[in-house]
Amino acid sequence: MFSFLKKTVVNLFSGIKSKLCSLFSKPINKNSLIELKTILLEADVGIKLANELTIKLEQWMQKTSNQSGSEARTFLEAQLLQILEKLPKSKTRSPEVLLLLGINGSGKTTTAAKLAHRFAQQGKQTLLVAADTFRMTAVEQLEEWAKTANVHFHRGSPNQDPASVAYQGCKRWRDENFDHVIIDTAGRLHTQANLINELAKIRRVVAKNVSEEKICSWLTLDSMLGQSSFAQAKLFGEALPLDGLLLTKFDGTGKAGTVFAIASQLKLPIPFITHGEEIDAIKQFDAKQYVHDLLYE
Ligand SMILES: Nc1nc2c(ncn2[C@@H]2O[C@H](COP(=O)(O)OP(=O)(O)O)[C@@H](O)[C@H]2O)c(=O)[nH]1
Ligand SMILES: [Mg+2]
Repeated sequence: MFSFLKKTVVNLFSGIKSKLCSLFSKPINKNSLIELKTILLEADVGIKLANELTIKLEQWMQKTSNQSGSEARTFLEAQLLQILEKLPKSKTRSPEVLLLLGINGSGKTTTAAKLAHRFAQQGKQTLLVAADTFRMTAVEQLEEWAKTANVHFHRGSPNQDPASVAYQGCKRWRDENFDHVIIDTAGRLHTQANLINELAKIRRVVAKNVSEEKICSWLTLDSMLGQSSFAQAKLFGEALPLDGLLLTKFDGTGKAGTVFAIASQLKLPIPFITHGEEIDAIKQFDAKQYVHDLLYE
């Protein structure tokens, strides 16, 4: 168990962690500041934040005349934590009715399965719903995952209105007493406007039959895309209220800094991050743990 956890942590941060550990293993000076900025930029923290953090560390060095690597690391830890602690808390990590949104390839379907599996392991009855009815392969992919996760599955007929499939899913959730229903949606339609309209309609139809506090819309963002995910979040956020971000593909990306950039710009909760293609490659996002794992062996 311990070795599995260790492996996960190493995978999450690959290059950046070893660079930071090496940087802080010795006394720091002006050159260390340049090195720190380079590491932060490589990790996709973004230019603004990389500058801010480096300047703060420089001011701290001047004010305290401190060159201790380990104390500099403690200072940086506090700064990074401060950024993440500005994130709002997720209203829940186990929504009863969950809409999963995101562009194609961002990891919606895989993450839907991971969450279903997670809920099932907690003894909760879960229904996976394929609302991407225009792509048969998308429906089949989710059905396969439902088998792997050993959870129930609902599909509509080909080309059925996705909002009506979502409605049926919610009806089954209520009538058959499921604890959770997870609705996998389309990531691309012929036009952006179509997609936005469709997602907004799904949310409206669901909200007609389910009270607001039971519904969550979570957006999957591919962490490998770094900064370009902001535009996606904005696009989806215009369609419907977003309740959280699921950051995917944290294994081997080296883009661990995206989380800080997102926290300082998007102000949305991050309930989970995912780190692999296996069904259990998902973990709760915990700010303190994340910063600690990033900076310490
Ligand atoms: N390495 C890695 N691959 C992932 C992760 N999540 C999803 N994928 C892969 O990303 C690709 C797209 O995922 P999919 O769930 O189909 O995305 P969707 O189009 O948004 O539904 C698939 O090949 C998945 O196996 C992850 O956390 N790590
Ligand atoms: Mg999909």
